[in-house]
Amino acid sequence: MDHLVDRLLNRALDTGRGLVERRVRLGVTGLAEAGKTVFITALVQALLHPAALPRLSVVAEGRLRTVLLRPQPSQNLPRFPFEDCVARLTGAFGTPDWPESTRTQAELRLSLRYLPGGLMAHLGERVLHLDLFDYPGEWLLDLALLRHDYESWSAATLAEIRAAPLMPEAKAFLDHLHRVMPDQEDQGAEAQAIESARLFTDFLHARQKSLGRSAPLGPGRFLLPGELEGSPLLTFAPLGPVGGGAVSRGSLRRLMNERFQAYKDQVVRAFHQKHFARLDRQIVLLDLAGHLSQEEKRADASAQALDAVLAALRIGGSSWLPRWLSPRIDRVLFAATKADHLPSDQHQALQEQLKRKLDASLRRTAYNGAQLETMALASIRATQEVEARGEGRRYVAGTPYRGSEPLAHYPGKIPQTGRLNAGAFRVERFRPPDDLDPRGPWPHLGLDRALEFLVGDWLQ
Ligand SMILES: Nc1nc2c(ncn2[C@@H]2O[C@H](COP(=O)(O)OP(=O)(O)OP(=O)(O)O)[C@@H](O)[C@H]2O)c(=O)[nH]1
Ligand SMILES: [Mg+2]
Repeated sequence: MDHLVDRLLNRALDTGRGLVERRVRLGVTGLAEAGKTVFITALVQALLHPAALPRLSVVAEGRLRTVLLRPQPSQNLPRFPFEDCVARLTGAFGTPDWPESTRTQAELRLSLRYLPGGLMAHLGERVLHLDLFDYPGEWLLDLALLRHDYESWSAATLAEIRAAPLMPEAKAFLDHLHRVMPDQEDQGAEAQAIESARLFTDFLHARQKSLGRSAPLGPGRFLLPGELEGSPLLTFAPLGPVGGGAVSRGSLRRLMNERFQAYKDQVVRAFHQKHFARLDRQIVLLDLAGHLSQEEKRADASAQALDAVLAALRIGGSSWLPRWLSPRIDRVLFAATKADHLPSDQHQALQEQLKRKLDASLRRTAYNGAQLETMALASIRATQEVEARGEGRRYVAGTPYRGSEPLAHYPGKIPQTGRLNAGAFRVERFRPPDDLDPRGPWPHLGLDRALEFLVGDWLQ
């Protein structure tokens, strides 16, 4: 019977007859390892097996009829590898494992057939196409470049390099800057630009290695080039201030200046015009628990990511954003992922921490516009909770990623207010559960609440 319904829906969608169709484009982003791929996989699996979404009103009210994966709408974007991710997670290739890290954007379309709620029910069933668009948060951070010209970007970037603890790659790059004569006519400007960019990129990689993959560093494509690997668009680097004399036409500075402008136009503006400005809703994933457990080591990656997202959302009114870039996003969910790394009595504190960071970011960026919400969630719940007798402490238990014996771990306590004591908090990475059914619902924390905020109103 189900097959028949699916076939009929497929046919109706193919011919476009007889059903009211609408589409909503949901952006999923976050810095490296924030949990984007696991989130999308779990979300799609949950919608295909909605029994595990009791707090999504279209499910709770029994109005969701069929959910289907459909051919994606864009011909020029990679498809999100949903089936591969499910296969890995459910152990089709051996021991269940998390999906591989991804380096680029991807898209997937799910079509939901549902009955509208309340008075609209008599209008009959409708279809909502939910287009999921997964992209690296690093590309969003690049929007800040639009505020800069080449000279101001160079000055800011060099100041950052000099302020960071000196590493050999930084020294190699700064030494190289001392050797070049950037303002003079130079036949070898192109080769010098390539060499400068190489040393600058080496530095960015080394810094990322020391801070962790989720450190917000840029320009984003220098670290995650995607299809731009080896492109001339990535052959620029910062230079010191202009010397006393005039800058020649054939100089390294002119060349780098042009490349910087081209990066802004052809990479940053193009990405936002083609993708960001077309989103209706956005979820920003943050591995806040992971960041908190390493706060001593790295810059506050979550805070920088929040600022960048709010800057990206700043609608038309801001003077440095051209009007065509105005996003139409009207709801943004900031979600602290991997909440199953903490016992449930700490989820509230995790969300409070996120909310405090968002409030601080709102003050810094003076943003107001889209409706913003914070939440703590686990796309896939990989741990159980245990309480030590007599201790009153709750632990999370699971199989650690680098081990085979189950373990109960106490991560430390996240305070509701105030700062975390250094070294007082550490999360453990666990394996995915070993009994995920490829054809059934998976355990999660809060996916239904997240979906309700993100698309619940579209399913009314
Ligand atoms: N316990 C638990 N771990 C998770 C969950 N989501 C993600 N993880 C862990 O976080 C890691 C990164 O998750 P991904 O979904 O690959 O993150 P991503 O943002 O797609 O990362 P990149 O593609 O590398 O940028 C996984 O390998 C898991 O170890 C979750 O819901 N629960
Ligand atoms: Mg990924």
